[in-house]
Amino acid sequence: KSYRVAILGATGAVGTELLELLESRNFPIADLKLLASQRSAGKTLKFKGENLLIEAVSDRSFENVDIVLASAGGGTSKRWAGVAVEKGAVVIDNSSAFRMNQEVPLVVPEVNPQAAASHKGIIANPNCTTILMTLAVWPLHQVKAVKRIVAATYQSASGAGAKAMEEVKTQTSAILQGQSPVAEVLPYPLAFNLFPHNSPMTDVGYCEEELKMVNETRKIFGSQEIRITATCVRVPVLRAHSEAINLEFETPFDPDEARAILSHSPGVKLVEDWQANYFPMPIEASGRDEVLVGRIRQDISHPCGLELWLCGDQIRKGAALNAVQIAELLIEKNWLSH
Ligand code: A2P
Ligand code: 11C
Repeated sequence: KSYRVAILGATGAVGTELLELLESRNFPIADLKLLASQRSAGKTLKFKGENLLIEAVSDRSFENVDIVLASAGGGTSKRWAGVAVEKGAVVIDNSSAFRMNQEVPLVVPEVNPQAAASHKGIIANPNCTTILMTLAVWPLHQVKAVKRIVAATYQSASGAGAKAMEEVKTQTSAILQGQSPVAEVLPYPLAFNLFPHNSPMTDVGYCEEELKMVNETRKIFGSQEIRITATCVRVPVLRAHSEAINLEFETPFDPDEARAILSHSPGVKLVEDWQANYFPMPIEASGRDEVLVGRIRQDISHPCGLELWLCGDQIRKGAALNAVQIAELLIEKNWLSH
């Protein structure tokens, strides 16, 4: 059996990766619609050697569609998800619009696949930093419950979209030519710089990105008890995010045991050569499906603490791949209807 699929936001950083993944994973497609804004209408994108026309999204776009993969921002998802569901499609939404809605499952297939079963037409794809962190922490949490997570992120330009990636390249070459960098997409120059994450600030002193790591992880783990804090930072890397994670358990967690667990965990690849001081790097995580995890070590400041470091492709497992895996899960389990 094959399915009628629409990509909403097909021209974006995540949208183009969705297209590539549907092709490379040989997703069972009967028909593929590419949807974006009016700006892109009439342009084409290649899929399996064919040029497919991009349509400006409208009410009619979702007729005869089984699965919508949406990655065009929260406002666009809010505008169109209901329309698509009404017409019978399942929407796998990459934006933050529905993630904390109690009716909407928030799914990382390696962590909480069963949550997808109860969807009512919309399934939310978590924030990229959350997805990457849950892949490394969940397998450990299965063995010993995590009490507290302290995360620091080093987030690439891709998280702010294709235009932000271009902006960093332009800024880099401007600086190398002795010119001043121009920041139009991101709030400040990112080339040869970094800054606290550019998502809106909240009144508790955390930016929205940081609170997403807190709230989404609790929802995915099905545990409101875990205490989580995060500091999110944008760094001049193109497309993979890195995270330093400190975990606190009830009792000590032997780093060798954690290493053994993570070396067999789905979606995770252990990368550690202590002699060579070689550990996960964003440049090596880019373009890969797995989250690279390493530097697993005892926290010397706390007997029940464990430190680890990870890098994962923000566009791939952090967004597009996770969404495609959710679609594959729905097909495999026969959970498409609502
Ligand atoms: P477009 O290229 O036509 O503007 P990114 O996250 O890389 O910035 O990509 C955002 C994606 O969302 C693009 O495909 C963009 O299409 C799409 N998009 C943005 N605004 C809208 C909108 N109002 N309606 C439909 N698609 C939109
Ligand atoms: C970033 N995580 O790296 C963001 C991008 O809620 O889906 C995606 C924001 C979101 O800036």
